[in-house]
Amino acid sequence: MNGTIYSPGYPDEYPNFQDCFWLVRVPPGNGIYINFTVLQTEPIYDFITVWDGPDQNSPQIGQFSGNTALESVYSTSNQILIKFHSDFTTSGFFVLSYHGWYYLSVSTAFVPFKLS
Ligand SMILES: [Ca+2]
Repeated sequence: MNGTIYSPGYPDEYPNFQDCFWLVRVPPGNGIYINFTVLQTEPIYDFITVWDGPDQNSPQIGQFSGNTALESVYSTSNQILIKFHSDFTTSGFFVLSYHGWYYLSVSTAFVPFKLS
């Protein structure tokens, strides 16, 4: 239920012209919490987008760029799609970790219980 996603080529800087996707799935009934432990991309032009569901038609729950550390986001779906885009010049790197959270379907609260 835990994992880490590294920018392409990490710990070297990521290449230009990237469009990378990661689909994170946890068992139904769980949401997903992600947070960046390292976020150092070219501001605005290189960014990470997160959708609360399996594809880009799902609600977008976050877009991250630049060098703001300790950003985090929760999903209510048990799947999230993560996309990383980089443009033609200037790179950087990022590391994000995710874990599944037991989601109480009768309320909007996440139980602060780490499943693994
Ligand atoms: Ca760039």
